[in-house]
Amino acid sequence: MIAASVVAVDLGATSGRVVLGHVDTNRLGLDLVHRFANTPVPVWDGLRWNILGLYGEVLTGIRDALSREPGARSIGVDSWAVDYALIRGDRVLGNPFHYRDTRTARGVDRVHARIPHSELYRRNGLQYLPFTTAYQLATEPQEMLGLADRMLLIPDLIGYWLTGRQRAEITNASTTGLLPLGADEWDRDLLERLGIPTHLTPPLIAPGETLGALAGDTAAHVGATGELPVVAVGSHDTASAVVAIPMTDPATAAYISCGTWGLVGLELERPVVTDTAREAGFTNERGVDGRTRFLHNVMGLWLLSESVRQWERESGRQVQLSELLACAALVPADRTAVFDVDDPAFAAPGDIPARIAAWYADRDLPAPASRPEFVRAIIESLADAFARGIAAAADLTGRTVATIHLVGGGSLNTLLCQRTAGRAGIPVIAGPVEATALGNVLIQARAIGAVPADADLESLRGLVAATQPQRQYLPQPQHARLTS
Ligand code: LRH
Repeated sequence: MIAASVVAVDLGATSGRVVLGHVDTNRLGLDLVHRFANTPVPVWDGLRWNILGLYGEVLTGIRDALSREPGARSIGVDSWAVDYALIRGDRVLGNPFHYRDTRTARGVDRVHARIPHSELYRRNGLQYLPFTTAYQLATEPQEMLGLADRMLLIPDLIGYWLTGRQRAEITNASTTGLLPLGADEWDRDLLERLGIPTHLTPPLIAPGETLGALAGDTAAHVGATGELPVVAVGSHDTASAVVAIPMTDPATAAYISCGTWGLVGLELERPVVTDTAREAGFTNERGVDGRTRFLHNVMGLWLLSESVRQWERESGRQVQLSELLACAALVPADRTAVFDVDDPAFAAPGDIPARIAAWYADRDLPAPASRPEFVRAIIESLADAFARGIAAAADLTGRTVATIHLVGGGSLNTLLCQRTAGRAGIPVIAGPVEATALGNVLIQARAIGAVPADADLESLRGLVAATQPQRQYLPQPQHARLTS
């Protein structure tokens, strides 16, 4: 049997990629076709995404993918969550804001003045994050909300530009805060109470459904020869990543989807919205096939990449993270006090090392004194936050965690994987690195019949486990030599 090929577009907050996935019941492979930076742009009124530039890169990637594999059967798009564009007719009303733009604080105050987070949590199950779409919408001037006839989340906007069809894919829609727990329709009452026109919310679409065919001119531009469907996948990147986590026993497995963010938690059949879960900062995001992602957002590799960017700005030279990590591995862990990676001081772009130093100084603690020491402090602090997140998830759900799956870019970071296993006292299985793209590919494959239409997530994950490289890290005492 010849494997079917599909095109997966995966937009992360720091880079995007277009890959070709090749899949049948026994095989699953990826070819990276096009990778590009995603660089936000500071404008006088805030930090914005260069959305048309990103779309141009998506088209280049699809064109390259189709020239390599003219028989590709479908396209799927996922991206980071929460951000959106307002649309009037077919026009985008300005470049979307970046969720790290500080204007969201105003929105939080406005929303909480009407509805406290405790009530929101009972309705939508979301941990408090200042950039949740509902808070962002609360910062929009009334004239903008009056002018717009639609709000499209980022992957839905890309899907609209590809097909001309406006829909809201449900996993990502759940990150807006405007979808009630367990219901497949928008929370009209909440929208009205927040003064958000209900017509802004598009009809929902579920992963596996077809959004539409690539529109004529676009199809010609990318060199598509026949009709090419755009299939809805778990368009929230974390939803796609969790599809491809090779959990063989979900009842005892936890995961960390580690890219820009470290998303730390469990997959559940049903949401948990107790006061203790809310106070511990646990979210209930909608997963593919109706599963719940019960997780906490930890700051993630953002701290490392933003520190590297700062050091490059300071020195005017490229900084090799791999070299810094090798030196950081030699810094004794017991010389490094951990800092609170979730401190809001680290959320906005800028001089992260200076902010870390200030964090220690404010508490009369010795700050790291060299770049390797900063890197080691970040790794130890992330590993500590990951371990605490897993322990809290287990506590809140009464589960026993026997394995931690760490997927995404962080799975290549040996030091981080080793220290997470060490601090959690639980084995870490690292990989696949491209879990998000794989999850995107798998849901397309199921939709087009390359794997059985009734394949559940467990069998899709079985295919990942059987085909993708993984590496195990056993807990070791702090002073033990780190494996390379
Ligand atoms: C990861 C992610 C995460 C959200 C954040 C905005 O890329 O989608 O799940 O909380 O970005």
